[in-house]
Amino acid sequence: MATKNHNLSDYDINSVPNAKGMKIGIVVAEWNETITASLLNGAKETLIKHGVSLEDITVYTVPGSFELIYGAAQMVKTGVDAVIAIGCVIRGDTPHDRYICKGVTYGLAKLNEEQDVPVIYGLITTLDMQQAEDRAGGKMGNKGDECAVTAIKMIDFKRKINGI
Ligand code: RBF
Repeated sequence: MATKNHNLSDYDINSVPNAKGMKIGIVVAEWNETITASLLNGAKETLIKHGVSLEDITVYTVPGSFELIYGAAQMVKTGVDAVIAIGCVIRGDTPHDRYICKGVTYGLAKLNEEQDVPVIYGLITTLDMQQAEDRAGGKMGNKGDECAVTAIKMIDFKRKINGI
């Protein structure tokens, strides 16, 4: 993937619809908490920058990234317009991280296919902590910003498809 120089916080501000009145659910994993907290902050700040009210952002935590699937599945039932799932899986000494990443990716993809609320993939999967820091407000930007913009665009997409 051509991500070498892609800054996750770079986007065309004019391409983002006004997000006033949009209700967003965010599910955040506690594993690698310093990273997921930065991703959460990025997402919230960007949502607010585009017009989402703080009261319209609901945040729940789950223990690890694997639990994001269940957390997001529950969150979609609460009446939010989109769900952002935030987690950070860092490569370890065993293949465990790969099973978690595959499971979460498959689980979130399945949720997107099977129900009506867009679920945004806010999982960063890195080889080490430095790469995670680089993508959580460091030199590669903040994946949380990218997720916020994606959530707004997908809500707008759904509204357009449904003629709203
Ligand atoms: N959860 C994460 O969100 N990120 C990780 O990097 C991560 N690494 C794990 C490594 C091991 C060896 C284990 C056992 C769990 C890890 N988890 C991680 C937690 C996982 O997502 C889930 O919460 C637990 O496996 C449930 O018991």
